[in-house]
Amino acid sequence: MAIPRTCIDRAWLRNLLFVRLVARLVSFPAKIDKTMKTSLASLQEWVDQVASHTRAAQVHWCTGDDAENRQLVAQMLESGDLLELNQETHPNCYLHRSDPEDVARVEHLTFVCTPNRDEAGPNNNWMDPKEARALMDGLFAGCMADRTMYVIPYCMGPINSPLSRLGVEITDSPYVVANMRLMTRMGTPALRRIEEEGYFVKGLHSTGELDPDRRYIMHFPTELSIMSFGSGYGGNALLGKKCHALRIASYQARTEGWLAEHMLIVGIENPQGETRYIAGAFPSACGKTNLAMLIPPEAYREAGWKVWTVGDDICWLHPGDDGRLYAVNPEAGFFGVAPGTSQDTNPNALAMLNRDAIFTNVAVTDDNQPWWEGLDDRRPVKDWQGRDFDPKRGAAAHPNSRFTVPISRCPSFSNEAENPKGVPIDAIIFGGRRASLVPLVMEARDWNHGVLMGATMASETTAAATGKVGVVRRDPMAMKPFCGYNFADYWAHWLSFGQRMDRLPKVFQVNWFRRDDDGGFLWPGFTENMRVLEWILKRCKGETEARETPVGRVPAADDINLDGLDEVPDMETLLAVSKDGWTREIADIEKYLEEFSGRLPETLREELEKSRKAL
Ligand code: OXD
Ligand code: MN
Repeated sequence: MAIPRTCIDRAWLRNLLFVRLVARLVSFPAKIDKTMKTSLASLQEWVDQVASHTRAAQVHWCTGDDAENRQLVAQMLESGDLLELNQETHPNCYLHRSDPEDVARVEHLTFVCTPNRDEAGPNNNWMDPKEARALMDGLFAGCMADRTMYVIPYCMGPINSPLSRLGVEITDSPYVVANMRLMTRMGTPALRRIEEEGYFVKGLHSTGELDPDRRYIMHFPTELSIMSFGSGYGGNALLGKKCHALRIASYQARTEGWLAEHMLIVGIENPQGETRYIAGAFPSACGKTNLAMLIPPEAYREAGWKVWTVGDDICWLHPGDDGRLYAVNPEAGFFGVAPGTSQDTNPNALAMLNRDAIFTNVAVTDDNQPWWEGLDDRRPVKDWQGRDFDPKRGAAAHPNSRFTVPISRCPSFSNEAENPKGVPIDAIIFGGRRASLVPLVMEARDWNHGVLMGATMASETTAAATGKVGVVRRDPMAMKPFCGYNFADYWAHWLSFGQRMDRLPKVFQVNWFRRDDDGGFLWPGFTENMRVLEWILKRCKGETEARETPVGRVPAADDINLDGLDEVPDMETLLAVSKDGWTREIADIEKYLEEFSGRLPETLREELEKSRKAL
């Protein structure tokens, strides 16, 4: 009789735990290399203390150079952490198959541990910092007894930019090291800057036993520190990304007077050669990567329009002396969702995925090339778990399967991504997945109304986090899973820019996902979104009119350029603002905002009241 897989897994896990327990009991404290690896005493002390607590078998300080990466890859190929993909079609590309229970962010196990609960707000899971530390210290005790501990110094943002921030991640996962190398400016240059500044975010990570019952992602914003245990998945384990660049950075940004946002940054160059920049917040897996590297429709390309990619996921917005907001992408790579990426939807992404990429949980074809649903009509032979592909078991690639690749590999990469000053932002767009109600595009009355638009946006959930997919939830500024403090204080911080700055971006809400009665999408999306971006930029330059509605300004149906579209979309429906629908929405928003009563900025209430009255 076949032994059920779960039994094998459990027996295997028990054996593993037993071996680790014995290893812990018999192992001596780590042979700590007493040579100083850094001139920064506080960093050296922290590393020594972690090595001793985790009983790391050895400690490796990452330099980030090619030789180190080659050696790590060789080691992971031997251990099975990485599998080689077809090196003729995909040189230097590898596949990682994660534990099937460890494939997405775990929001219910993610905590913000501020000194008091109100500071974290109803938008976060909270734990008392002392309790959280004790819990995590228990989990980390001896957890690296049979492992190498890697020390990864990294810089979020251009290495020479005053807007960048530094961090050090300690991890026992070579997969994390290889991904951090693609996602951040990692290694010796970052260490040198950390030593000069003496100030950095401390991130401690271990995959533990990958046991979902012993998995926590803890943030201590007041101490600029992160502890993550029990997961190897990107958003839980690559601590520079969501943990540092959003949760900790959003907290840091409030005290320092800037914004850390879940936004793409894109440059649009018009036929006259003038480039303007847009930052866009969309919830996870709602097309930020596609929009960030959009190729304009043929008629636009022929006229001379170009799109430049600065970032696809995170944007740090700093006030400039000229009253404008300047954006930097703190990341150096993409950790993009693979399914749905194709020659039609995102040719730039495909072009950059044929070398130097790590794929996680995709399927493979018979000639060992990476494959995912939506890529093309080849049939994969192995699914994401390495089993013979059987469509009865579901998709071949996991719906949240990913690629990691350096941003510089993107054909539309903008050199401005390396500009230490950042790029000036003309428009901010907030977008969600809404089957009904929200028009294709709508402009806020002013900054305060724009903050309300962002604060009350909602979207259907996706596979990027564990939990039910397709449920509409409020996801303010697409930061629901990522804001490191109370949303009410965060909105107040957003509003404060209105008082401090006189050339703020215009704010818009977009919805590419509105459906007709048969469930089909009303708007073609992808490359055609350029048409909406053009209208947005025209509004920024005062070159076109908009129709006032109670909830924002919308274009007239013929203000969006539809030239060259095969099928003319139903613009009346796409731009409709339903009185009944919005009355219900505002009632729902009021209920949602009640969660924050006591701390909710009065301005938001007033803005909502203006819309309600106008309806
Ligand atoms: C991501 C996410 O990985 O938002 O970017 O989940
Ligand atoms: Mn994201």
